[in-house]
Amino acid sequence: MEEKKISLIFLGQTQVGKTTLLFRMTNTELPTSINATIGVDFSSRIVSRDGCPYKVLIWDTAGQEAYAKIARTFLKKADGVFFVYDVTSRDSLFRVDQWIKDLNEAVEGQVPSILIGNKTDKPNRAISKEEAREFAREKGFNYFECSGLLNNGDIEDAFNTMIDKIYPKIKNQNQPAGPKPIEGPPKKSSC
Ligand SMILES: Nc1nc2c(ncn2[C@@H]2O[C@H](COP(=O)(O)OP(=O)(O)OP(=O)(O)O)[C@@H](O)[C@H]2O)c(=O)[nH]1
Ligand SMILES: [Mg+2]
Repeated sequence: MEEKKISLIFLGQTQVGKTTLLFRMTNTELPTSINATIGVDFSSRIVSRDGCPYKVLIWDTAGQEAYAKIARTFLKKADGVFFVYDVTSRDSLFRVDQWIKDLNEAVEGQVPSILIGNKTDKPNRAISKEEAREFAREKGFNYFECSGLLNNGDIEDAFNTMIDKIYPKIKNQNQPAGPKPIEGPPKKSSC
């Protein structure tokens, strides 16, 4: 049986570390050097909830502005969005604000969203944890911080929180329509 799918997307300014975080979230070995993403890329990972497997597709968009239009077309398909900024760059948080406006224009209602502050290993922070938390709280997002480079911080927490936020919506999707047939005891596995 094919697993149900969950689509997540990374959005954020170029160089903030989206591809690095994608490698970490999907337990893929990090290459010695990472090129700027061209267009859009993806990787996947299987999670399970209530004994059922779900295939999580994580779309990695290119932060370079030339590709912003492509990234925008992926917004509508996302079940959840990771907005990434670099804690040493106020500009990159400002770019997140712009992406949020794009998302609100593209989609009705709230899409489960998480703000991730990356590069916490760097000494020259421009945005404090408190400010970022407040920014996220105002938007109704959760906030997590990490270093994709060192693979530490809240990377796995951000992923799990996202799945938990999406799961209630997704678990009853794609079920066969109509009344349930009356038959013997319920089957144990009804994924
Ligand atoms: N110091 C530090 N550097 C990082 C961290 N995460 C990523 N980098 C570096 O930042 C650079 C950009 O990382 P990418 O993951 O390619 O950034 P991106 O957001 O995918 O960039 P685009 O594909 O252009 O949108 C690379 O040189 C990474 O090694 C981090 O947590 N700390
Ligand atoms: Mg990239």
